[in-house]
Amino acid sequence: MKIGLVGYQGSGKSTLFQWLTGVAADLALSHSLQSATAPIPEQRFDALIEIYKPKKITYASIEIVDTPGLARDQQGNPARLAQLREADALVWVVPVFDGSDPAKEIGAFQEDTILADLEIILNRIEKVTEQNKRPVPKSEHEKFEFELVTLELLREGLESGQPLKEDQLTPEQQRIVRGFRLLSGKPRMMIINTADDETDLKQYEKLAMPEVPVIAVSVRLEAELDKMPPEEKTVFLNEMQLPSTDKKIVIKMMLDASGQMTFLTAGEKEIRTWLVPKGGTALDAAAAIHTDMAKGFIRAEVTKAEDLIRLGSERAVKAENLIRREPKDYLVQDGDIFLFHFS
Ligand SMILES: Nc1nc2c(ncn2[C@@H]2O[C@H](COP(=O)(O)OP(=O)(O)OP(=O)(O)O)[C@@H](O)[C@H]2O)c(=O)[nH]1
Ligand SMILES: [Mg+2]
Repeated sequence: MKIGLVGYQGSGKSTLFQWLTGVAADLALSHSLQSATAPIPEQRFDALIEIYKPKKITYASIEIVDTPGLARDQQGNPARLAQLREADALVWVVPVFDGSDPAKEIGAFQEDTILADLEIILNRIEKVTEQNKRPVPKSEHEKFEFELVTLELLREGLESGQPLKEDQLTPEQQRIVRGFRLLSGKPRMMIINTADDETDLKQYEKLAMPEVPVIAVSVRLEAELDKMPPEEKTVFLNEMQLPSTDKKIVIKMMLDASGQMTFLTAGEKEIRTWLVPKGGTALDAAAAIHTDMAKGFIRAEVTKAEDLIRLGSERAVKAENLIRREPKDYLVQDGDIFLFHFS
């Protein structure tokens, strides 16, 4: 799961990257992408460690990618944004400090994303039109025609400033569109980066569009606070009367915005979280662990972490008949601990 940090120059992306991953962005690489991982917090681990005393604990993680800042004059931005095609989701960093103009920046970003996508679509239209002129079998022509119709729809959407949503396309069209990895089609969230001495963070969250998940954070302050011992941090925040944001909340929001969720496996050898798409099935969960588990899937045994923690042992959970057998198409729920039977 790759999550790209995007925004204009100096918006605080590299500071955010450092806060979330603990890795300082290398200035020498500031013109290219840099990535590091952040573990996804799992509050149930403490209780599960008590129960299993596992040899190993492994967190599922997200990969966070720091990217070069976009230019405020918008020159060259489509090429910079093209580097983010591989990202599964975008975290858009908008500054509200040092006289920034967030409303203008939000509008400019929409434009830049649309231009970057339009460039891809127009190039593809040109290429397919060219191919379609060649003498090829009728079935090939039909394929090209179908793609061109889809491309024109996308172009109209982008040119009108209203990029098409997936559900406005047929499944076959969606398949074509996915191949382009358009920026306007990626899941998005916004982090509003406030000044170090800002006391009312929430007021800025109104800046985001209604469909974009948003959180306001004083990123530089948090990155600095992170270097302090916890007691010192508490004293400092009290003295300065400043709010602070838990990093865990931000990472969870990023995971959620990216359309993924976690499930658990637990035993004496290891307790571990894994990623699966929201709405994923037991079969998807098995595949996340190993393709063989999915191929030879027989059934899943599912325990709710909450039941296990409340009752204190697997034996007690079994005695209460709370371990369920589930088939391939069972939908993964938050807090599910899986054990797979496979051949
Ligand atoms: N006041 C204030 N300054 C910040 C904050 N976050 C970052 N800065 C400052 O803004 C400047 C740019 O921060 P970076 O994190 O390097 O920004 P960036 O988005 O990575 O910049 P580019 O990579 O050049 O696009 C630095 O001087 C930071 O100290 C913040 O929350 N408040
Ligand atoms: Mg940077």
